[in-house]
Amino acid sequence: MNTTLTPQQISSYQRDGFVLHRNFLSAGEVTELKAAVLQCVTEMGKTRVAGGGANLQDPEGYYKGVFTQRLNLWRINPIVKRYMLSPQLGRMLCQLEGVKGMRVWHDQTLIKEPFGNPTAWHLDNPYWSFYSRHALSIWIALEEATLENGCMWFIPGSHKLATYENVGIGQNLADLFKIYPKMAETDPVSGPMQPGDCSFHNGLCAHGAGANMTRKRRIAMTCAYMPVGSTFNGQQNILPDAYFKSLKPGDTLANDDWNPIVYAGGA
Ligand SMILES: O=C(O)CCC(=O)C(=O)O
Ligand SMILES: [Fe+2]
Repeated sequence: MNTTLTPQQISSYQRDGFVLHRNFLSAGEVTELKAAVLQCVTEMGKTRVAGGGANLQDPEGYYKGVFTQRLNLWRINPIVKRYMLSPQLGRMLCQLEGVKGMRVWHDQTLIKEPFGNPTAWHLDNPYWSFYSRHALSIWIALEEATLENGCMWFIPGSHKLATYENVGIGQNLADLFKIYPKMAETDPVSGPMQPGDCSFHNGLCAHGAGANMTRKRRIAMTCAYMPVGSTFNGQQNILPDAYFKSLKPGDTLANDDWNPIVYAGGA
């Protein structure tokens, strides 16, 4: 794992709300992580959240065609866990966000199948059970991600315009801009990647992906992280039922089993 960020990467992340990081994983690491991810997908069958999370059902219709989505693979696979909960990765997250510590929120593999639908413009953080301007995700390409097969796109600076209002990922690519018209005034930037490249995006940065016009799967592994000290906002998201019921808004989310600390050594 190449876990060294340049000062330029950190400053462009803070300005734009996203940054690309080439060759994060070596070819051997991509092979290892991809095999582990695909093994989890097979093992999980129709279960969407591994390891005891909320019992979410696979969607029907349009969203089913956006991707095959399986969450919290780290809970059932030691290889996925080693990568996604790596302290060296955790340190990069803290450097990017300028915070002291990060917990894992949830990982997810997002496989845009051949001829898969586009991923509409959206924000991530409004879905989660805490609100923070310093939450972020890593998106790792395990296969090439191209303009043809649905690579990621980002709107620079949109994280500074966003609130926690959730628009939801629907069928209309542009619904987000009904709530945030100013975001549509900036040119989006695409993020084509080779296997092993990754991007980081802030939980309030507008992003999406095009359709997969090819016959090959676009396979990505992603993970979202929550700053240490974040508090419950009342939404269940993927929290297990019993844990969700035990929480009241304002409680600190500090369950070391469900949201372990990835790094706590400071930025
Ligand atoms: O992979 C995609 O198409 C969307 C990814 C995404 O929304 C995310 O990682 O937050
Ligand atoms: Fe997203």
